[in-house]
Amino acid sequence: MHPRYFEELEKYEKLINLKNEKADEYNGIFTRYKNPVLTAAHTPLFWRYDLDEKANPFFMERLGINTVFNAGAIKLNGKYVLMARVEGSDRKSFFAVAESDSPTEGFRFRSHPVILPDIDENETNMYDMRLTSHEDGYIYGVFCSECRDKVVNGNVTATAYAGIVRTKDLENWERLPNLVTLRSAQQRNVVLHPEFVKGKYAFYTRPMDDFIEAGSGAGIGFGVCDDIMHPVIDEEIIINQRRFHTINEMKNGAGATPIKTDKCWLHIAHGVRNTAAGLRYVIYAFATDLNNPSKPVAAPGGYLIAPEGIERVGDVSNVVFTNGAICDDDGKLYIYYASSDTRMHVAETTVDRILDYVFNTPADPYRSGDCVRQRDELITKNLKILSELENK
Ligand code: M1P
Repeated sequence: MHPRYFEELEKYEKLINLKNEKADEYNGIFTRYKNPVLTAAHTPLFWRYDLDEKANPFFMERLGINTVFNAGAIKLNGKYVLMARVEGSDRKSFFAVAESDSPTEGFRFRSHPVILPDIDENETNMYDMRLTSHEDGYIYGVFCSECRDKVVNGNVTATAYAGIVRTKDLENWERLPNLVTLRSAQQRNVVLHPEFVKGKYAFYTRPMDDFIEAGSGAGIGFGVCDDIMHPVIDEEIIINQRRFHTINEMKNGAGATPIKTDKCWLHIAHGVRNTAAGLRYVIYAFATDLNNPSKPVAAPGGYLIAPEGIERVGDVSNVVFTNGAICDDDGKLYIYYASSDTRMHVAETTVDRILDYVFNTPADPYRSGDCVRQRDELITKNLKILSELENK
């Protein structure tokens, strides 16, 4: 074995075993952890280097990894499991399972990445899997299947579909046909609801006119299908609209698989706005009715998590994006999120706290004048409290 292997292995083990601690910040809603939970450097050396000294005398990376991000999440057999989007230096993404006994550190990839059944030779890229533990007994993975389309003016165009796989152990995968949405040309950020809705499989969708632009796609959609083996949605209703001059003016997409609480279905989604420096992605939350998950019941104004510090920088800067969260038995909630399409982080809160946030944070009044009045009311109320405190 090349001697450099052992040096690199030591660095790798040190990284995997690095203790994580809470960041020194406070907003009462959630706390970030300091270190990313997954990066390109967390991928095993034997995924990147050829360890055969004869074939690789300089101990070079033969198949580089660019980034590890946008992971689905699930707790399975006591382990915290992330289904990461791993992007090779060739720009192609694939999926890989990393797991840990701890929600915030120690994530180690399984020996092999996930190899899914191939159903379409035009499928060029796949990414952003949401894992749903469905009441039918399967774990479903819904992801973006990007297909090479046609050549228009010398450029190859792509179409985004929602690919569907299912498993019971995250090892053996059955591939189902892609989701068909009769009213929408393309789909990304599709999430399967964990329970049947009136006996049907229910999906959150994100209709788009073309590969990049949402176009007339008005936000987060909802639709049901009778048969998961032939998944067709005839009708999508928009349950959370994109809105002018908000955090989701440009795009609005589902994120983590919704979490069932005593009060509502909790959704942790992403919104996109445009800026002179490009698109800015933030994470936000809303709630829908327990008996009717397509009916919004609470929508706090503004974002929950926005890119901060190092999170702002990466392959696609100024992005935070989530497609996985784990609600633990003790009521803690771990939101796994990627920054700038480059690395994975975790933020911790509790279900009680996030429900308080979702139901008691004022909604966005949509106009500056109303927003400043909303803030002024808070200030007036607080100044009264502070003056009473002083006079005690
Ligand atoms: O680059 C930011 C994100 O862009 C896409 O998300 P959306 O369809 O909402 O624009 C996805 O490709 C996502 O993977 C990526 O993080």
